[in-house]
Amino acid sequence: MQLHRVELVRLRLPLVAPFTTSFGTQETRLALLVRVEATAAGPGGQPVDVVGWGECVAGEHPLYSSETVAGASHVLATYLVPMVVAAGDEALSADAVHAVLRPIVGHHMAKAALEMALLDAELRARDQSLARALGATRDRVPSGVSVGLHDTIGDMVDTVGDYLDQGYVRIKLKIKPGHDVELVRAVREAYGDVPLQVDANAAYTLADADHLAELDEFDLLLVEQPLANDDLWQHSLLAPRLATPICLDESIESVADTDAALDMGAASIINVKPGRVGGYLQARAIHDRCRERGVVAWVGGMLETGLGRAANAALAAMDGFTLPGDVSASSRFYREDVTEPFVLEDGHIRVPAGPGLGVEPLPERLEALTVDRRDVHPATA
Ligand code: OSB
Ligand code: MG
Repeated sequence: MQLHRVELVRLRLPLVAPFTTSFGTQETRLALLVRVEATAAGPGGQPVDVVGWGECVAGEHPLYSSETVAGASHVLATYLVPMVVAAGDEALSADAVHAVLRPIVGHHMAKAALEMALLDAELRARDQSLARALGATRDRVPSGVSVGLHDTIGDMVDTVGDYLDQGYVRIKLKIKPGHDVELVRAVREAYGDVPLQVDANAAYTLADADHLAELDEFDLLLVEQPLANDDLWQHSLLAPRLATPICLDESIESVADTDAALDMGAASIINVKPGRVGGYLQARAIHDRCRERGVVAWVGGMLETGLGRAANAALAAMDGFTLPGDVSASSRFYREDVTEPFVLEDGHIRVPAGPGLGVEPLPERLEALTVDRRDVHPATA
């Protein structure tokens, strides 16, 4: 593939309602997109000019992980884009990106965004969908929804009711100390045995083990990331004290982390987010490892626009993702997405079948939502 131009585009999208987790409240999303212009091989090997899009899921602030939009922009412009350009036209394939970028430590979300843009470009030229390229087998995926913390338990119960009415097949409740057991009890009492799980975003410590065990009576699918990101060992001490399975999110950044967590008994279920693990191809590798080991896995979400949502739906359509993902309708977060919206159909999201991501920014939406655009290759001053 020949890379002619790489641009970073920042969008600001208002959320339909504030989204609160144990690490803070968000009212808008600052999204960083990577747009590439390239010439790649067509189905018969002939050169085809294409545009590819990637989405970086880093937060505006370093609260979920250390990455941020500003940091990712800097790393993309200064290191990642120049490195793939220097790798040369021959070596430049989406498959090669992970190895080319290995000298740069961390910055998985920045790497994932660049890989995603190149993958989109490559697959568009080849006229193949991302789902097909990943080896996905389903044409629609069951849709779960992540419900943020609310001011009162009653508000949270009402919001859950709205989502159930819309057809979501699995509910995830955000929890934090002081907003946990009674919240889950109220949702269970209101809606019976709906598939239910909780996510603490690292808000507890091992000293809370007995308290977390009070969640066992609610027959939850899992408790996600109860302890700190780097508390793998502490999770392994917590797991035998809970009947509820532990799922790790923040702690898992690679196949090696996945193996370590499973070997240690720190988790029995894995949340796979492509940004967190350095791209869709690494996400596929973790999927494959979980399947080999007979471990349940599912696809997480990071408030993606329609671009990342399209790619997450394709990933979630792989066989080994056996629990519903946080792949909800665009309307869960956005009144106006940058692409045609993903809609809930009988509790499912349709997997795009078109080439690449199968969706693209609507020009007028893109323009209306754009904060700024910057050329990073060829670089301008
Ligand atoms: O922990 O899964 C998480 C959003 C931002 C950061 C972390 C998380 C989340 C979510 C939202 O739970 C999932 C979604 O995009 O639907
Ligand atoms: Mg999580």
